[in-house]
Amino acid sequence: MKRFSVITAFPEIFNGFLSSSIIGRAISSGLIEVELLNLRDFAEGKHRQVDDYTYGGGGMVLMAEPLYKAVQAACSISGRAMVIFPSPQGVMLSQEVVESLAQEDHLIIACGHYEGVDERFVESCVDLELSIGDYVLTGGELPAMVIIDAVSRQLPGVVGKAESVAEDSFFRGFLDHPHYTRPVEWRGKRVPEVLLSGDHGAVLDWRRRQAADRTIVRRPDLLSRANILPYLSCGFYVTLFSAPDISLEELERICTVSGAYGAKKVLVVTPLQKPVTTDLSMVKRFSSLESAMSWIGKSEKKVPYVVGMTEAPCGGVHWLELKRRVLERDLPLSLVFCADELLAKEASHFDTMMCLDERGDKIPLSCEVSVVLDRLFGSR
Ligand code: 4FV
Repeated sequence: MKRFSVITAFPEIFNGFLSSSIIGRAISSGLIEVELLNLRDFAEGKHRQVDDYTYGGGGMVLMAEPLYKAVQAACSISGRAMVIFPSPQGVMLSQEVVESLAQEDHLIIACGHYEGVDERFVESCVDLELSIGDYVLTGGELPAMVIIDAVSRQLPGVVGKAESVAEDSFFRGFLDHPHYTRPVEWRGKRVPEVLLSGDHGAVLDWRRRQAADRTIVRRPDLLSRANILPYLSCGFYVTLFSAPDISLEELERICTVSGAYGAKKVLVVTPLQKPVTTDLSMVKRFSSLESAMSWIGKSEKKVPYVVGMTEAPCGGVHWLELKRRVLERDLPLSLVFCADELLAKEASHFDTMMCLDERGDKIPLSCEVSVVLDRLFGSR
């Protein structure tokens, strides 16, 4: 059971939130517990003062002592807990941060109000200052609700099957696809026919394409965290172009990592000093780059998007831009690894080049391949 302790001078703000919908149900079923500590209960004097004018001139800020005492009281229940302070000066809340907070048994959220709080409270008691966005709110109460909501949804049983949203795709670097419900026609606007077709495969493809298109246009920055492979309707291929000195062990490593990330094949364009003798089922050999690319075209029934990997300074696009282009084109992808001088000679065969960090020959080709595949197809 997850416990949240919220310290606030305005506990009444939480009433509706804690008694409705998913959070209300999670509390009533005992999956989470939310305790409200009224800051005024920890204030001194007749007027139970919790705020005062800020030194140096300006508005009102919450005093340190009542906040400190409230944190001590919250900790007394379950021992040391993680203290969060919502503020625009904090670390930006993201799905990754939410997932890390979901590991904590007890979260104490201290809500600022007005201009904020005495910095000495933050220094003494706060483990994590968190921002929910670059704008200024009246108090930390709304951020507290955002944090409770997002963290609670990570807990088993809180979000039932019916309410579940397309988490993985969104959290892992993609925006969600559009949703529709009855009626089929609403004010002259029809539901997309594919969603009425009953063809689950077509629906899945449509949704992925919609999510990809939206993300490319509205939030290409999210793509750095995305595994784009599920959003491509074709396969990808690792192509080793003229790697004469590659050892069999190295080739096996490349096949292993390529297969692990979902490559369909490793295409080896000769010359290879040592012909590939053992059965590397991932490997297909070709005598030229053209024949390798035309094989992909025939297998996928679409002309491949051919990307050369180069270490030449400013020789190519940033991997994030490549990710966006690959997603946008949605073509079979051939990632071609070869020496830079060969790239220049065969430049006409490449649709684009991707910049590799300059490492010289310091790292084996299999590591180079792993880095590129993880940037495109690893999810984080
Ligand atoms: C905020 C935010 C935020 C600033 C002064 C409350 C207010 C007052 N918190 N993300 N944006 N807080 O605006 O988390 O203390």
